[in-house]
Amino acid sequence: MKRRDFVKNSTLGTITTLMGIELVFGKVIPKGYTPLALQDSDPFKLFNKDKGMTVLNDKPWNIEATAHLLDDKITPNSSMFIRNNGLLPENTEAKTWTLEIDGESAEQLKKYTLKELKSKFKHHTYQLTLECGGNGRSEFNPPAKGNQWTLGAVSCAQWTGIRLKDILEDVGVKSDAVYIGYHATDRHLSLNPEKEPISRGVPMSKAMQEETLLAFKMNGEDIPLAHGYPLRLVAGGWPASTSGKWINRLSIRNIVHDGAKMTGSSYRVPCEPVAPGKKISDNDMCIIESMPVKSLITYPKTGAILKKGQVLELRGHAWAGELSVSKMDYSIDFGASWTECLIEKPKNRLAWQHFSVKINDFPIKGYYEVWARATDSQGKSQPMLLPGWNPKGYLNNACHRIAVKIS
Ligand SMILES: Nc1nc2c(c(=O)[nH]1)N[C@H]1C(S)=C(S)[C@@H](COP(=O)(O)O)O[C@H]1N2
Ligand SMILES: [Mo]
Repeated sequence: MKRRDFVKNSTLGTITTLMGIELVFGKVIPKGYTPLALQDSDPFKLFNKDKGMTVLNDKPWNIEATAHLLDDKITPNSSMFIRNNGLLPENTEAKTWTLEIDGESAEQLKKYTLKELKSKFKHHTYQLTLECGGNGRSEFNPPAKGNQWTLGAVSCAQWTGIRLKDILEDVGVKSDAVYIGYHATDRHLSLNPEKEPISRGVPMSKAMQEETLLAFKMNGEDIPLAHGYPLRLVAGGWPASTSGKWINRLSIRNIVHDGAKMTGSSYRVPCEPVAPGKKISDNDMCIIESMPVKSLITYPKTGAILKKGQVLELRGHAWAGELSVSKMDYSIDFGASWTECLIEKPKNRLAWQHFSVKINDFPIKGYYEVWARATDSQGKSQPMLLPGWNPKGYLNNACHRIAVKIS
């Protein structure tokens, strides 16, 4: 859908959210008229994104950051990737928003208004790493279909909300509960209201973690429209597809949730390693849970030029799904030898960690590459070039590399 059509089909509430300012006299705007502030806009303006972001698709919107745009310790909206499977919801009015809880394993059916959720349950704030399962897909060979994410489908923002477990306890969970499935108000590309663009979830053990939130704030403000306003699930450290945006219903399931993109080969990888290009039956594909260890050099930009003798101050972030990062190394000789970097402790569990190092051992003038490699708390390190191939191109956690010229 063209941005203009989106605006045309939006309610006043959504337009107000997009503009970030109250539309005075909005109620009397002629039907179908697009306010000037939103005319001739572009995705960067529409979503308040940095012009340096890359638009991979506009129907649905899929926009990624570059490595150096992710330099902040806490990712601002301006450089947070957008991954949509469908069209933005038509109505995101917070005042009338409700959350329904149902499912075979719910003790009762319950419906909360957003206001009730905010007043009834304690608020918690965590920094949570969200990485799309397909981040890095563009490097796989044979290539996988889907958005060709490079490096920038990852973020770590500060999320505020209520614990999913607090709501589940309030509703009552039967002992046979297995999974929580989310339902949201975004629209299927076909515009068929019977179809959901995505309806995934997490097993009970993840749902009951302290850091698993139903969030209504991101970085201290209302969640931006594209990121799930007014209510989203945030399950840090897991493929970000489990963090449903625009949530209006949660189902407590007595089976592994079977919503859209839970079944078949979606967000699944071969249970056992396979040769590149091999055909795999759905039965041999397993749901991705905790994301693998990974890191990103956010400074300097690839292509940096330094004078001989000048110190290179390298920095970035590292994360490891449910685990933490215990060691960070860099190499200037294509992985032949590695030197340790400083790695900070995470702000809280499931937050990415910051690394830094001063490099001054480039022996002579010339072309170098600086490679970064994180090791998780169980001793597993990132692969140097590519991890095992999988048909959908998920989980590429290869070492990030930047080019450096010493002149
Ligand atoms: N309702 C809904 N939730 C969703 C999606 C979606 O399309 N619809 N995309 C998922 C996927 S695949 C990812 S990677 C993350 C992206 O979150 P972001 O756009 O806030 O960065 O949202 C997830 N939650
Ligand atoms: Mo994703």
